[in-house]
Amino acid sequence: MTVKPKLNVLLCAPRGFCAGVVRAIDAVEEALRIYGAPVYVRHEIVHNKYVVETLKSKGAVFVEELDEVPDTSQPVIFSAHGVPKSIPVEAATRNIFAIDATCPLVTKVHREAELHHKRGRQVLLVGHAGHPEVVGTIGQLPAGSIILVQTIEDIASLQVEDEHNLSYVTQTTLSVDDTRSMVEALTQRFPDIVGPHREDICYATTNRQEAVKQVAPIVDALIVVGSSNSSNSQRLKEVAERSGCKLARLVLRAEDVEWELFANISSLAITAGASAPEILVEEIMDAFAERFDLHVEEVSTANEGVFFPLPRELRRATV
Ligand code: 0CJ
Ligand code: F3S
Repeated sequence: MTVKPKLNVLLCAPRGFCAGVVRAIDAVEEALRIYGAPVYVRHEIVHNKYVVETLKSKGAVFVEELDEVPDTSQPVIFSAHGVPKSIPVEAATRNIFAIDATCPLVTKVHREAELHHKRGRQVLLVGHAGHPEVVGTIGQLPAGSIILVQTIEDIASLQVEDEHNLSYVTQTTLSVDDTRSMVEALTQRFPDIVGPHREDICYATTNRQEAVKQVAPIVDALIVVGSSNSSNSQRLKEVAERSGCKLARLVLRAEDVEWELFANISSLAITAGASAPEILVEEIMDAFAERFDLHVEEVSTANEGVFFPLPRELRRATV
């Protein structure tokens, strides 16, 4: 029998599902239970292929746009990332039974943007172009109202209507450190700019990044369990690299691990993005356990007791 090399595993906590993701997935499950299949979902309910495939196998049908949904009395669920205002309007025009699974912390940003606009302030949005959350937030205000700010370099050349009447909101899944620097740069250039107390980054994003910062400098490698299209998961990999971890990888499933890279490590940290289910963390741990003699320790940097009730349409219908 060959002796397996020893591997110390630091399991980050908190990791994985946040309250908004649990709520969004539960909404699809509950809609399937109450209304039967098919239940339509606009965009991946959360950015994780395993979650999407599992729901598909139960009768969920994923579409990117409402025009792919036939005329139906079955529900159509909007993903956790939020939608532009035009989408519920389009759904109502077509008499579609819409259920909004937008995370309440994204909705909070939508309302902030709306309030700034109502008070006559031009809104800057710190975020990444093309991400569905950013598309949704931009779509809360009339076309052309929001200016997207993607990098700190963008700030010097920003052309605004009135620098004394400005506000900002942010995407919820950004790098805490990058966003702090960007807010500082915005405040330096526009001292009167109005924004949230700190930024709009959510508790789950903040806590998962904090846990990674603690362990990344003391391990040989770090794995983030998550999808490559998941913004918050991508940020965790970035945070690990910036905190001095030489080998950080974003991995969806055990079959995606590049084993040759991990051959000579003696310590490994594992975390998971807010949309990655714990079963995939376990799958990857099991795959490591086949190759290494594991000693596992959990490193906890915060307690999360956050819970969001189901979307209103499902609360009423629950029997
Ligand atoms: O945008 C959100 C409300 C986060 C949803 C959960 O994570 P995920 O991976 O689906 O989405 P991000 O790409 O925004 O991190
Ligand atoms: Fe919401 Fe943050 Fe999760 S915005 S869906 S709690 S990653």
